[in-house]
Amino acid sequence: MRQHHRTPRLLGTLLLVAAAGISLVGAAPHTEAAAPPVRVVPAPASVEPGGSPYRITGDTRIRVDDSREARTVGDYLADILRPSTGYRLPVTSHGAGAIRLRLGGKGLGAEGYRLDSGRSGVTITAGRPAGLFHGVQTLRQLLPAAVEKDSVQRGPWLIAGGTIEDTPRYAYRGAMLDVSRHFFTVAQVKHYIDELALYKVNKLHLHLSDDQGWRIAVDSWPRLAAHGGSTQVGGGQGGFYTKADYREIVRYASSRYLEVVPEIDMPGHTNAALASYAELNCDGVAPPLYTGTDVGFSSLCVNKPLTYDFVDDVIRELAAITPGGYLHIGGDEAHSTSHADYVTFMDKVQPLVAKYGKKVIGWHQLTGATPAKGAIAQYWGLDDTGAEEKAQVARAAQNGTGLVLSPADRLYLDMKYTADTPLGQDWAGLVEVRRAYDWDPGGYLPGVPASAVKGVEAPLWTETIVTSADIDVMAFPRLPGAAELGWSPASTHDWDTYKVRLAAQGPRWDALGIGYYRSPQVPWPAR
Ligand code: TNX
Repeated sequence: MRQHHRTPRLLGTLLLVAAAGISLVGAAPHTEAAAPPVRVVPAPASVEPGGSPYRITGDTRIRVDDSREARTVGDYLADILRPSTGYRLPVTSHGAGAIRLRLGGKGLGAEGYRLDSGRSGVTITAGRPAGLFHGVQTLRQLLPAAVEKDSVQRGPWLIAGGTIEDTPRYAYRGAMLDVSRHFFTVAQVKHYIDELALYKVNKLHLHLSDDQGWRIAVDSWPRLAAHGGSTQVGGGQGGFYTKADYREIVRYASSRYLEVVPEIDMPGHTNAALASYAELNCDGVAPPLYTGTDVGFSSLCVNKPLTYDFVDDVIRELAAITPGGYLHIGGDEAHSTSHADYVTFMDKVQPLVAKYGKKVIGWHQLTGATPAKGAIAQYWGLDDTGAEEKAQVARAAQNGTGLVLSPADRLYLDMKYTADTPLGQDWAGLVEVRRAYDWDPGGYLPGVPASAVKGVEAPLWTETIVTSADIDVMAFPRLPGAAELGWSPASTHDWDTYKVRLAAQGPRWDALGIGYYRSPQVPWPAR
């Protein structure tokens, strides 16, 4: 097969053709209906349209390999297709089936897949179950938007003929939800997970603690959640996850092939903890709970031994309920911690993460201390962050620290799109859809070796975000752009074709009930 990512011009042409909705398949004389266009986000690494489309009918069966994981992905696909098609779509591991999910195939890595579509059926092949799952997301987008509705629609349910071969550019493709500034229930987090899965995002970073709220139960320090979780920005009742709640989030995320990356932000952003235990404060006096939106005023007491007993307990308990490989320790905006204390704190805390079997992630200020071996720094600066600060990050990257890129004036989903955006903040600037998409993670920071970039993440801070509808309108349509930066080869990067593929998502979000910002930069089809 031709590797289109090595021939960018050809791929660009194919995507342009596909993006414009002009079907190469439609020219075949024996096709029964005009073939539908291929408009997939994130752009697949390779798309080769050709041959007749497959049509899902009342007789279609979903044939899966005889493994629990393949069966589960098959059931997930059937659950998506049944309500709108009205078909039975039995999932079977025996006999024939026109939609096939196969484990096998070489060179597809941990998350890649191959999708072959023609008159007689559609086959998704992957080396691992995650690849089958990502292939199913692509399959959804090859069907008409109405497939996403929850009542029976007319069809026809055509899938363009051809072959897609697809593997991700980066292993870390994240989204962060700040559940501290405003609390979000398990159901709300699951809802967001389902949205992230549509775009092949594979990390859910949960910002579990901050000045305004501590959101995870810790048995050895029960007041953290009971008291520290009892309010939020604006003074509402807040909330926290019991360990069972957190396990349920982890389980659900993993059913969508996302790994949860929990964050306990330290040594700053800790007022909720300091308010819960007087003894954690240098002066032994607990401050009141905080419901405003200032940053940088709190700090754990770096020179108290008890501080590290506390951190050890929290990390131990959190690591025990986190199957993923990472634990995020924050480290941003420690404005009321001296630099020397910050370095001391990070020197003492990073080994605790390793002690409980996890790798450290920290906001990029961690590169001002000594990042542990194997640590990842999450860059949240701006395009015009000073050269010194960028150079510090680059030096760490040259010395082996991995980077996840979350430039605030590109990927912060809480930034307003325009001055008129009702929600969000603008301290990093206004971030319209093109700005969020149109940059290259591989070449973003000068002096950073390409191999140091592990991926990208789109954080959503929630000072102004209260409901799931609020999440949706800030995440859509920027989140899919972040997801594409993480997944698609750089050779596919092109705003003019991207915006057409993105526009095709609008009717899908309408069908799914996702309210989004109808940016004038994107040629949305009329409603
Ligand atoms: C900066 S980004 C913060 C957060 C705020 C956010 C609001 C970062 C690591 N720290 O504490 O919520 O700005 O946009």
